[in-house]
Amino acid sequence: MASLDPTDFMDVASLLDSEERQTQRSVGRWVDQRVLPLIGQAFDEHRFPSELVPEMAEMGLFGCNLEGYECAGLNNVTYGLVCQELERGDSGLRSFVSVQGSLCMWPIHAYGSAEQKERWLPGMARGEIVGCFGLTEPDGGSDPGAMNTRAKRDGDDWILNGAKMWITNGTIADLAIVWAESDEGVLGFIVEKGFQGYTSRDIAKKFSLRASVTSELFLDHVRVPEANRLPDAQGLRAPLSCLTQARFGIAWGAIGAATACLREALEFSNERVLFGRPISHTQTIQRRLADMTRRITNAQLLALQLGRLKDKGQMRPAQVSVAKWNNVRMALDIARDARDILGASGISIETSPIRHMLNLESVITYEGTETIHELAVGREITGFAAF
Ligand code: TGC
Ligand code: FAD
Repeated sequence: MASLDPTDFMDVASLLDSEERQTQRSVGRWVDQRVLPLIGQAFDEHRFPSELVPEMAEMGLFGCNLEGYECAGLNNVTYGLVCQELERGDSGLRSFVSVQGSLCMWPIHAYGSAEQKERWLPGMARGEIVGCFGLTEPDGGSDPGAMNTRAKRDGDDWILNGAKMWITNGTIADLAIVWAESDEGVLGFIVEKGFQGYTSRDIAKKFSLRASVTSELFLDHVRVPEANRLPDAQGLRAPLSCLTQARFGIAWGAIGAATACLREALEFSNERVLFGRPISHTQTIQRRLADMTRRITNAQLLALQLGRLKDKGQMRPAQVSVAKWNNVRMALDIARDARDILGASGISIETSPIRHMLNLESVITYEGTETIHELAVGREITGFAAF
């Protein structure tokens, strides 16, 4: 009997329907053929591989779990599997898809006017229009309710002032979904590239997510027409609901990074002969590889149940918090351990665990730090907010 696949130990694939499996396979093949050969160098060059954007659009990956407006209308489990395959390549690619689909297309779809949806969504699905999401500010991202960016009515327009920090895709985006405090509470705006007073600048040197663009946004008396305000977005609930969508994808994506690390550690330890035997024949290496398998299996089952709940319309934000917290922590621990198993080779650009490890240091921070998710779960089970 063939050995069990360490990256699908409990045959989770058998719990997927044929469309889910087929999409995972085709995105996975694309990652093998198009992403893996170039991503190490792109990371080294601190370059987002924008040449892949039209190919991802062609596969229908942008906003793939949205209905209409040239979106693929796939279920949420399939969206999760797409994120998993992309992040097996690199967190930067999954980030691009998360921001485009969950943080920009989703709020336009959920909170936008009919005109806004027609104007923006098809072009975004085709990858011709790139979005970014501006919530975090320089004075602290965990508490967005304390944001300083202000929107003030001026006749039929709004005047926006403020700054946003750590914004994925900021300088390459054609539009920014900007969240601002106003006399009417928190409101969301579609700020277009070229609006006077709106500028962006790259955060040029990072140790993490080097194959992704991260930027600052500046809003200096930017005049935004009422037609660019998301009419149905009222209060902090609106941006937080976007985060729920993106965190869902991250909970799946992290599994991809972890499986890439396990595979590489397993291959290396089968080949590396020390003290007269492959290191995979030693007890401590086997225990570590077995532990990676156990943790990945748990994460897969958690993500799948989360996806099934989301597809039934029953997923709760605190459940997303458990999954994002658990799965990113799992992936980061596995990436660090795999890096160590590779010995000195593990610090080379030729190997992936160190790249995944460095990326996951961002992933564990963005979309709610680990602490924020622990406290979100704590609030759910005690009824008291300890933030
Ligand atoms: P709180 O009183 O809890 O909530 C205000 C209102 O929002 C509702 N709500 C949610 N709705 C949907 N999804 C969620 N996850 C929600 N969390 C809360 C809540 O019911 C309430 O509604 P209503 O109608 O009663 O007003 O607000 P709070 O100020 O106490 O904050 C709670 C806390 C700390 C959990 C929240 O501020 C938080 O999540 N902080 C972390 C911020 C964060 O994650 N930022 C991410 C920025 S975007 C990003 O990182 C993109 S990286 C993307 C990439 O490159 O992949
Ligand atoms: P802070 O909020 O200042 O937190 C600092 C520390 O305090 C953390 O360890 C935190 O866990 C801890 N802490 C916070 N509150 C408490 C508490 N109550 N009790 C105990 N400890 C606490 N944001 C966007 O809006 N859009 C984007 O596209 C985007 N992309 C990003 C891309 C990258 C590569 C990175 C790194 C970040 C990105 N972010 C983005 C920002 C991200 O969401 C924030 O970094 C994150 O929310 C944390 O905010 P902060 O960095 O200001 O840390």
